[in-house]
Amino acid sequence: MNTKPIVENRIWQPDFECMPVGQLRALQLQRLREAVARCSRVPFYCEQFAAAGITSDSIRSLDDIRRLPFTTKADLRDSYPLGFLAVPRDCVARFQGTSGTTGKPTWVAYTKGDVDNWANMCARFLVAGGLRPEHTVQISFGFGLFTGGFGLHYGIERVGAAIIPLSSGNSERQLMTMQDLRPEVLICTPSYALKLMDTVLAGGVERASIALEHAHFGGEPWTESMRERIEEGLGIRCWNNYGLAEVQGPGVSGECAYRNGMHIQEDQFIFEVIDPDTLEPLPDGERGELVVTPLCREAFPVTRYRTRDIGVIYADGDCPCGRTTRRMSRIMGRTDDMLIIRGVNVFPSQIETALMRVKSVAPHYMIEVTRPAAMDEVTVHIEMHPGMFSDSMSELQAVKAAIAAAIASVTGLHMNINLVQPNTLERFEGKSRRVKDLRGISF
Ligand code: DLL
Repeated sequence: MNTKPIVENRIWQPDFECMPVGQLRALQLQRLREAVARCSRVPFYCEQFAAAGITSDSIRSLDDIRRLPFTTKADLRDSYPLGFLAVPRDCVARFQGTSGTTGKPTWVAYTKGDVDNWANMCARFLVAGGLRPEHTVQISFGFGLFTGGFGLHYGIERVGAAIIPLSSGNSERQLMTMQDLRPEVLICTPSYALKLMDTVLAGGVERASIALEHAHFGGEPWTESMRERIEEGLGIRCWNNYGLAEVQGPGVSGECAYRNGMHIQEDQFIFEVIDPDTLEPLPDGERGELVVTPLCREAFPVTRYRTRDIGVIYADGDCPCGRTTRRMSRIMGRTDDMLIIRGVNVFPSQIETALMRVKSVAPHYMIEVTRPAAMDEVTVHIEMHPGMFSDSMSELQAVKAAIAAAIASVTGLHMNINLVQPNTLERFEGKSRRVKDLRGISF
């Protein structure tokens, strides 16, 4: 455990973040009961609660959380678009979204109170990682359905720092803005920071001309060695934060000044770790699938959301920062086949959905993910139908363009397309392995 802070140790909401553990558990129990009451307005839970005799009064201890049903992405999809909405439509203040497993997004909704709460959750990890009101922050996350842009925006605003809502992409503009407005803090995915760093190191930009001191990274897996590379390369401090749209977005957990793992915002979320095969709970210190129950969400409550993210909740005692909340590891993998490409969640099934829209394409494909420079690249190798493989370059180009457009319309990402002759891709007898992830980052 690190015993020295890397930046000054500050705490945004000490009443909650440093609450004595007994009091924190009592608050969680009270909030869990309230969450159950809100969930009972959602048809998916209503029936299951009735069958299992679950009411908010029947939740007597935190262990009773195990009586509540798990919720999966498939459950949300089956209630598309807004079957989990627990408030009247006119109480919704915001919709955000994340990738669904097919062509449609998973929608999530927030009341005004949810948005307000979310801002504090983001303010907590930002302040823990050195954000001060006098800073200027460049947000290089997309502002749109992705929760990263708006979530961080409101958190920074809450702290009182200045925001440059630049959004993602266009590295030249990113670096120019860093030079001209001299933000001290950068918010983006770690892979995008690597890309920007490579330009700086290649001499494209004088390091002295930018004022960066800190960066807050999330939205995709990264490693300690990536942290070292970026910290050394740019001479900054980098912090990790975690979240997912289905339970809020960013602000679910984040690192403090001591960097002993990510503190879970336990007054707002109950975390469990389960064995993904047996669904049995695992003790702190054991690696398994993270399951999250948000306690305060009004518009879109869920119970025991199966994140599919693999991690560990540490069992090594209190962090010297003074927070009493448990801490979690980096995300170490996933239990499903979701890929995160340049911060965007992509399911192979989405690519398949897109391919099936294009005639002349056979149902045989292989998705190859690489990171040639700092950024992820995806190449989709696709077999053509027998007889459709044309010698005409322009015809092939047109098919490729149609496939790339179909994939972009479903995933929002540009992917390279490689058309191959019929019967040349590997066939599988058991489970197909259609993804080759050659990035060597996390899992
Ligand atoms: O990525 C929320 C977020 C935005 C978190 C910005 C942090 C910063 P989704 O689009 O729903 O939400 O994707 C959630 O991204 O289940 C993880 O697999 C992955 N993920 C998020 N943060 C981290 C992280 C946002 N720090 C999915 N490390 C999650 C590793 C992360 N994976």
